[in-house]
Amino acid sequence: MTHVFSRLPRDLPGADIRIIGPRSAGKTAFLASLARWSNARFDTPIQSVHPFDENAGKLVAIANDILENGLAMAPTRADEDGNTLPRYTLLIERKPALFQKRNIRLQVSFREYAGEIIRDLCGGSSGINMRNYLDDCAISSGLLLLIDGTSREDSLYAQAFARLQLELNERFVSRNKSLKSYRIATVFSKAEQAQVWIHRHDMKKFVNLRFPQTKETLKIWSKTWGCSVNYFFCSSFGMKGNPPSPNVKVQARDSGGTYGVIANPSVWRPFGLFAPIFWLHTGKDDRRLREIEE
Ligand SMILES: Nc1nc2c(ncn2[C@@H]2O[C@H](COP(=O)(O)OP(=O)(O)O)[C@@H](O)[C@H]2O)c(=O)[nH]1
Ligand SMILES: [Mg+2]
Repeated sequence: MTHVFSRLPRDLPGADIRIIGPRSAGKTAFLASLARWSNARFDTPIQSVHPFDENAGKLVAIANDILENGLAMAPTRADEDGNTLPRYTLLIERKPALFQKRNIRLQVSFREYAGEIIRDLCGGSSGINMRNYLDDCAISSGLLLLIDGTSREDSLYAQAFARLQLELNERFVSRNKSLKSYRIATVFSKAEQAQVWIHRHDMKKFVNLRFPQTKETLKIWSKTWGCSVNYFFCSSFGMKGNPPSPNVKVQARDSGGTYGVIANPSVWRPFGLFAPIFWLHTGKDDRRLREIEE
């Protein structure tokens, strides 16, 4: 019996993450692909992903019905007041790291904010209740900023995140929450697109070229708080074939980024989704979770 028990996964304390990014950054696709986690490689460090609540079950349904049928996703409703936004909870189990015997299990909840918040942080007024969003954000355990890697709106994001820092600062200080221990994962989505893919091994160069102002804002943020900021690439749709090409039927492009649907659902294999989540939770940058298959 001891033998059996010793193999039970070790539970990490729960995580509660907020995903913030402009409209169409791929936030819903990120969550749906995570929940669906299709065609995993046999040697992936991840053991399993299970929906933990009803909302997460809906994500799987979104993934199945919408992505696999090649339909585009409906935008996240913008009229939400921020209090009633759904929380999606997943149970993620990962295989033992080197020299460890047991799997590790993480129960992680997410809330995805309407993309309108980015413009509102820059002085817009889309009608969302930004105060509610920000109050909710201030109780999260970590922040995942999701940016379409193909977008060209660096200065907008820089401005929005600078304001976000000020707003959260106020709330954290009044709650006596530690600023130092906070982590911000900045994730560039749609990294299967050529203009991001060519930089996949050189994040620094990519950020300096495409998002210098955002980088500067986040540098100031991390200095001011003494907190950690880290950068990641991901793709909810991934690559297909050999030689690999983006598994995406692109429908439109503009300065906001790339819009499209999955090209071949049967070989759908996202990449880069787990690395920011585990980093946000543990502060450890796991190279294996960052690996991009070519
Ligand atoms: N190329 C590409 N397109 C994506 C990816 N993820 C989402 N999209 C597309 O980006 C658009 C917006 O996605 P969605 O998840 O609704 O964005 P949200 O508004 O941030 O929730 C849709 O056209 C998606 O099909 C991805 O990994 N690669
Ligand atoms: Mg959405």
